[in-house]
Amino acid sequence: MPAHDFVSPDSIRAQFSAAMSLMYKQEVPLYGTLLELVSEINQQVMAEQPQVAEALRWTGEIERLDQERHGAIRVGTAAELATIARLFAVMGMHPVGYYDLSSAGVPVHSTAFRAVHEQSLHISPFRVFTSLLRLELIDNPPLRELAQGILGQRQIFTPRALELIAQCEREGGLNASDAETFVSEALHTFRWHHDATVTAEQYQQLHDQHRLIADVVAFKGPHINHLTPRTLDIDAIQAGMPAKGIPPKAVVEGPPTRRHPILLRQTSFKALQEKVAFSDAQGSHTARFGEIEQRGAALTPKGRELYDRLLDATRAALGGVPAEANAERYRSLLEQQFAAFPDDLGQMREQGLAYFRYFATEQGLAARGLAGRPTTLQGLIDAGHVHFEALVYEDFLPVSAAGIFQSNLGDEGQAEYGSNANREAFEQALGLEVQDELALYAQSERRSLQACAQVLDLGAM
Ligand code: OOG
Ligand code: NI
Repeated sequence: MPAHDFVSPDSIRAQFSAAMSLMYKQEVPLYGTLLELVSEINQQVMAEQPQVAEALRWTGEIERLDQERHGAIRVGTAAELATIARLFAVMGMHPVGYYDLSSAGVPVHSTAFRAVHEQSLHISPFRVFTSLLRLELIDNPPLRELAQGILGQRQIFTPRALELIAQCEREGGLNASDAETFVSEALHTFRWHHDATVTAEQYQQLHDQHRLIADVVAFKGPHINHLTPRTLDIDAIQAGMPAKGIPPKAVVEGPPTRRHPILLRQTSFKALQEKVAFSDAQGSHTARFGEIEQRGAALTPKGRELYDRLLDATRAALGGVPAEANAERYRSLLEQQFAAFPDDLGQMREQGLAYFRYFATEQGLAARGLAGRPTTLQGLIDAGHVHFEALVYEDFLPVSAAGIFQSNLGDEGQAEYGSNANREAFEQALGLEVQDELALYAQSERRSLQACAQVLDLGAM
């Protein structure tokens, strides 16, 4: 098969993301309602705030917005994680970042599989937050053994999906018809299975240890537990959810409302109760939920440090976990603290708080070859020869992720695992190193500067 017959991994990912959305709409009808709400609000924001639409046009995000979503799965073993990594690689998705959630009482560690180059992200920004269960943190040897035994017997991939992954690795790609088969075979891994693999009593034992353990161990596969569209105004979504019959979690995770959003703000609604058939009885299980997010600027290490500091200070001032009863106070403390984070792109750039993308303007192009034109980046910006926009954050936030996990796992039986970050163990299970998201943003920023320098006939900027 000549290489030019291969479908690009970006296109396979776009197909897979669309197929996943369709499947989830059928499985969780409320997700469809949420998509409608998000689309209404996004239209409204673009109509009422032309500067937001303008910024999205510069970066090209306007073209990806309607298809933009992330999902989340939880796998049970190192072997499952390693094969998931190979499956995602077929679609050009690579592990980026390491998230330790054990310190927040969730016995998992995680990465995000996503495209890494801005051109690929433009075609499909689909990401999957993927968590590996850490049975080693569970201080209950018989239960640990039970869980290991059950997980060791399941196969979460179809035989055809495994063949196509191997074929893609061997030959360097998939043709259109194989890619189509791959998408439908891969989808099976993420489906909801009504039949559990355990007895009602085993389920109860796993559940009593931690609801998450039951969710990972008791089923045939790592069902997708949410699919999250991207909104341009999460406050409007949070306010609009109840009228659509969707009760949101108490607080929006992440930074406060800003003119220029940073990182990631997220809200979610409670898990569905779903009927399941245990091997010996009927029962129910809650795991799947809905989530919405608003994305903003990717922060540099300096910006991220400021973000973490202000968020910690907010939580310390609150003196507890944000919940229904203190939601309003949390919101106002968050706003007070974040007054220290400049809400102006120029200042954020000058202070080195965020990553940016640079674009040569018409004016800049027209000035090529003119004597005395500016040649420094700041000079070009001041003269209107170069325009900049913030680079969008493509990743996740550990404190937010913990809040999302918790709001959906219920507050009962919050476990304590201490802090057990172990990136090496995670990478060993994965069979790969996770990429550093900060390096990816820096590369993307650098490429945009180089492109500017080239079209403006300048040396390095
Ligand atoms: C993942 C929760 C984290 C996010 O958006 O931060 C997450 C899970 O519940 O499996 O999806
Ligand atoms: Ni999520």
